[in-house]
Amino acid sequence: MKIVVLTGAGISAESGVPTFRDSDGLWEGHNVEDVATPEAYDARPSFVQKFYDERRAFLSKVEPNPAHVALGRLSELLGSDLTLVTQNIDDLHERGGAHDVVHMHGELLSALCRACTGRTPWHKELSDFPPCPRCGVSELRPDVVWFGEIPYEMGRIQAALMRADLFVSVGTSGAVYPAAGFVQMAKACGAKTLELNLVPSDGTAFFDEARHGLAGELVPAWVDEVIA
Ligand code: BV8
Repeated sequence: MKIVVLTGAGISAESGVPTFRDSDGLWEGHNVEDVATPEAYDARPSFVQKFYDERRAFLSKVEPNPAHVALGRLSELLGSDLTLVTQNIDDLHERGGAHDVVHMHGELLSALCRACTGRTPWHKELSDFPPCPRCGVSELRPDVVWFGEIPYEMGRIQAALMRADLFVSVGTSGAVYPAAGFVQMAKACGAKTLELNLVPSDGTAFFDEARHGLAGELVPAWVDEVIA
C-alpha cells in the first residue's frame, strides 16, 4: 500500500514546539509578514535571523513524541511505500526514526546562501552573518520557505500524491497552500483520505474519515492498524 503522510505543527505540539495559530502560537508574537517573507528579511535581516536563531536553538530543548516515533516505525517498515511530507522545519521526524523526510517548507538546521544558492547543514546562529562555507560571501539566510516562495520538492510530492492509495494528514489546520490542497489532489487520484487532528481542520470536509484528538495517541493507534 502506498501511503502519503502530511504533517504540520500539531504533531510537534506535545514535544513543546509552539504551533502557529493556537492561542500561544508562534505567530502570536509576530505577524507573518514581519518574519516569514523575503520582503521582511530584506527590510530587517537581523530581526528575522534572530527569530529563526531562537527557534533553531530551541530544538535542543525538545524531544520527539510518540507520534514522531510511530511514524519512524512506519518509515522503517514501509520504506519507499511511505512518503512522509512535513510543513515543519524542526528535526523531530528524523530524531523519531523517520527516513527521507520531505521538508517542503525547509529546515531550521540548514542555511541557504543567497549568493551561490548552496544549502549547508547549520546548527549555530546566523544573526552574525557568517561567510558561506562554499562561496565565502556573507549571504546566508535560514533555509526555510517563506510566504510567496515556492515550496521544495513539489514535483516529488505531486508524483507521490498521484499514486497514493492512502493520504493521511496529521496536526495541520489546512490554512496554508499548496499543502492545504494535497487532500483534494490525492482524492482526485483515487486515494482514501484520513485526518488526524486535535479539532476539525479548515479542510476536514474533504476527508473520507477524521479522528480528532492528540497526535501522540491517534498516530501510534493508526500505525498499529496499518502494520497489524
Ligand atoms: C506558494 C516555513 C507558489 C517558515 C511556512 C491559495 C489560496 C490562498 C493563498 C495562497 C494560495 N496559494 C498560495 C497562497 C499564499 C500562501 C498561503 O497559503 N497563504 C495563506 C496564509 C492563505 N502560500 C505561500 O506563499 C506558499 N508558496 O504558494 O508559492 C506556488 C504554489 C504551488 C506550487 C508552486 C508555487 C509558501 C507557504 C510556506 C510558508 N512557510 N513555514 C516558518 O515555519 O517560519 S508556513 C507555516 O505555517 C508552516 O510550515 C505551516 O505550513 C503553516 C502552519 O500551519 P500548520 O502547520 O497547520 O500549523 P497551525 O498552527 O496552523 O495548525 C496546527 C493544527 O494542529 C491545528 O489544527 C491544531 O488544532 C492542531 N493541533 C494542535 N495540537 C495538536 C494538534 N493536532 C493533534 N495533536 C496535537 N497535540
